[in-house]
Order: sequence, then C-alpha cells, then structure tokens
Amino acid sequence: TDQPTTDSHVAVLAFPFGTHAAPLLAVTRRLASASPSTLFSFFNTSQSNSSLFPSDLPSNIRVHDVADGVPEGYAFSGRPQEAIELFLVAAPKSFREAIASAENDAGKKVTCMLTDAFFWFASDMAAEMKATWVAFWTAGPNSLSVHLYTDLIRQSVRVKEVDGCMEETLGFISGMEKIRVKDTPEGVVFGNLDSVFSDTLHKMGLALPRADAVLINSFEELDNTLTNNLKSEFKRYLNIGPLALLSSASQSDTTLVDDPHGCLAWIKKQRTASVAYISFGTVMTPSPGELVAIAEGLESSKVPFVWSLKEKNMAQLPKGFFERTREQGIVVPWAPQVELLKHEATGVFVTHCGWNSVLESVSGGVPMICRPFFGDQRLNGRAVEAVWGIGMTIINGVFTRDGFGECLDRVLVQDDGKKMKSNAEKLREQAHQAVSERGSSVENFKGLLEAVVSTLN
Ligand code: U2F
Ligand code: KMP
Repeated sequence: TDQPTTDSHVAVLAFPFGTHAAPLLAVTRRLASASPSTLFSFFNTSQSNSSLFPSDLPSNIRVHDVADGVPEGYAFSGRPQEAIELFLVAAPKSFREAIASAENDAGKKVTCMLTDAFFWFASDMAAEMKATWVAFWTAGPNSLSVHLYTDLIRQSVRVKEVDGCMEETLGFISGMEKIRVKDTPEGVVFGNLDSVFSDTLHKMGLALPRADAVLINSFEELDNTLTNNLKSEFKRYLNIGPLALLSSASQSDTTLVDDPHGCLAWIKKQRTASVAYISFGTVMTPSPGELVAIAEGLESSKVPFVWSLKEKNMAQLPKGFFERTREQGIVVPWAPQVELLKHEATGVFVTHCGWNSVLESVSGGVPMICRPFFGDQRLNGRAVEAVWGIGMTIINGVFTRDGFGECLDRVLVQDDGKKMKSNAEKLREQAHQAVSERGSSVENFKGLLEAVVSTLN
C-alpha cells in the first residue's frame, strides 16, 4: 500500500447526538496511530466535544468546535429532535467555515472527508474540495439498507395504505426477508416523511453510493447476505468492527476502566450467566410506568441486576426498592457497559437496541431482551430475535411486571434461552475472529487506511 504522505489532511465531521461521535473518534484514533504523518481535524459541537475529551490525544488529532445551529436567544419548544434539526439545517455552513479555518491554521488543504453518514452534503463538499469522501454509518446493516432502498420501499409499500401492510416483509431486498414494514424507522414509510431528519436520511441513502467508502461498525460474517448486497451497492463497503473489541480500554488491563460505582467489583462476586444488565442508551428513558414495571419484575424474579439509569429517573422507582434490593443488585447513573457485557456473570442484556449496545452484547456473547423505542432500534431488535436468534422482544412491546419476569425466565432458565446463549456464543466467536490477525475487519481497516490517507484521488 502507499505510504501516507505528510500532505494528507483528514477532516472528520461528527454528529453530536446519540452515540455517534464516540465511535467516530475511536476510528479516528486508530487511523491517527496507524498514520502518524497524517493530520486529523475533528469537528464537533463544543458540548459533544467536552463529553469526549477528558482523555489526551495524539498530536496528529486536532479538535475543533463547530456551531450547534441554535440561534441566539432561541426558545426550545420541546419538540422531539428539535436540537438535531437545528444542527442539521446549519451543518453545511457550520462545517464549511470550521474546515476553512482549520485548513488555514494547518496550512494544509483537506484531502479526505471522514464524516458521519448522516452528512449527505459531504458528497458535494468533498467534490468541490477535490477530497475523497468516506462515510461512517454508526448504526447496523439493516437500517443502512432501509435508507439505501427508501424509494424502492416506498414504491412497494404504497405509503397511503401502509396501515394495512405493517406485517409484510421487505423480502424484495436481499437479506431483509425476516424484516417487516413495522420494524422500519419512522419517516421511511410511516410517521413524518418530510421532517428534516427523515429527509436527511433519505438524501443520505441516495448519496452513499457516491462515497469512496462506506464504513460500518460491524463485521461481515454477522450477516453475509446483507454484507454481499451492500458490497454490490457501494464503491467500498468496509466493516471494521466490533470497535468494542479493539479499543484500548478493552485490552486486558481492566484497571484502566473507569468504574466509579464499583460495578465490576460487584459483578465479580456473581454466579456465571446469572446477572441482568439493564440500560437504554443515551437518548431515551422508559416512561415512569415502565420503570416501575422493571423494578417490580426484578424484585419478583429475584434475578441479580446492574441497572444503568439516569440520576434524575432514580426517584421514579417504587418506594423502598433500593432498601429491598440492596443484596440483589445495583442502580448506577453510568456503567462500564462493554466490560460488563464481556463478564461471564452477565446472563442477559435488557436493551433499547441502539446499535452500539447490540454489537457490544454480540461481542460479549450475551443474549438480549429487547425494548426498542425509535429509529433503527426496532430493526436491530427484530434481527436479534428473528435473524440471529440471540434474544427476544419484550412481551407486549412494553415492560409489565409479569411480562418482564417471563422474559427473564425464558432467557436465563428455559431451553430457548440456552439456544439463544449458544447462538450468541457462536457470533461472539466470529466477532473475535473478524478482529484477529487476517480477520475480515482487520483487512477492511487496511483498506480504510488506504482510502483515507492516500492523496491519490
Ligand atoms: C443512538 O444510540 P444510543 O446512544 O441511545 O445507544 P447505543 O448505540 O446503544 O450506545 C450507547 C453507548 O453508551 C455506552 C454503551 C454504548 O457504547 O456501551 N454506555 C455505557 O458505557 N454505560 C452506560 O451506562 C450506558 C451506555 C440511537 F438512539 C440509536 O438508535 C442508534 O443505533 C445509535 C447509533 O447510531 O445512536
Ligand atoms: C435522537 C437521536 C437519534 C435518532 C433519533 C433521535 C440517533 C440516531 C437515530 C437513527 C435513526 C434512524 C436510523 C438509525 C439511527 O435516530 O442518534 O436508521 O442514530 O430522536 O440521537
């Protein structure tokens, strides 16, 4: 492969909501360490940057703040996705300005744009700048396919009659035979098709075939049919994950892991595959009623638990819950999730099915109880249950004390839970192979490095 030239300058454009910026930074760190002579300029809002950078950075990564798009004195109405929409509308201009100033400071033109895939406008920006475009899809392959084929899906499902088609499958797309219309993210065939966010995802699907490479935090063997189909659609389709098996914190030295609430010390004392780990990611919290149902389900099942729950929601748990469960489990505002999912005592992950969480669970060989909320989460949950056979959707779609209790019993005790566990173990093995020497993700990372640092265009 080409030696990286000192002229290469990569502009990295992060999406500052959900868990998007952290995996993009993880990829940037790996590239920066593999190519010390390449400059990486990382662009993100100051708020998101401040959550990412307590840690030190190598000298060839420079961090820049971009505008969040919120006008002076703006009063939020409380609409969902309001902040996202303000950011997205302003994003082309915000990034353009920040890039120009970083180019000036560095005295180097940008040669490659490595961006969150949401930023479809990077296709034209990169062309203008005579730079390459590498797009990082931070969710999974099912959702990537849905956005790539949005027009086809809309034609096939006739949007006006969508209510009657919810159970139909997307079998007309290779690899999506088990996926139903109702699993798709809102804004594809139901919900608001014209919101800024839906429009962004639609435009992204149309732009991605023009990207020099499409990057994904997954591994090819997780879904060979989807992988092969997406390879046929994109110039290069590079699975480089699971990132959770590559980041430095995950390399043997667990003393480096940040664990202020003692989750790892606690879980060490538990029996193999006995513990339920519960988290719903960074964006969503279940309703107060569902939180109570989870608490009651845990109490009546007596399953040991680690529950990551935002501080402000802790007061919503039933009276006396903490006292009664002091021996049974712990509730913490933030948990070392990757480490917990790798621990042999973890028997089930109760999750909202954000992509990072699903892949981290796969990486640890842990079966899931799925309670998806929005976006790609239903698709991920459907694949967990019906394609990979490594978990189940919560009975009735929402938490009830008895439904949750029954799910815990099925996954932790019953025979179908044993089957889920053995399927999860097999996937974990394949995930580890993908990131070991000559593995598919390691080879794909070499391809990425070439695409990103080569100034040949
Ligand atoms: C959005 O996802 P979320 O941020 O809601 O959820 P995940 O993709 O599952 O990522 C959560 C990350 O936070 C970590 C956890 C994951 O890496 O390990 N974490 C933790 O370390 N400790 C905790 O106590 C709780 C979480 C969006 F909502 C999803 O639909 C998308 O799939 C996702 C990716 O695009 O972004
Ligand atoms: C807030 C977010 C996200 C979101 C919706 C929100 C987010 C995200 C997605 C998403 C949507 C469709 C997909 C994949 C992901 O939706 O981070 O296919 O990734 O209200 O933060």
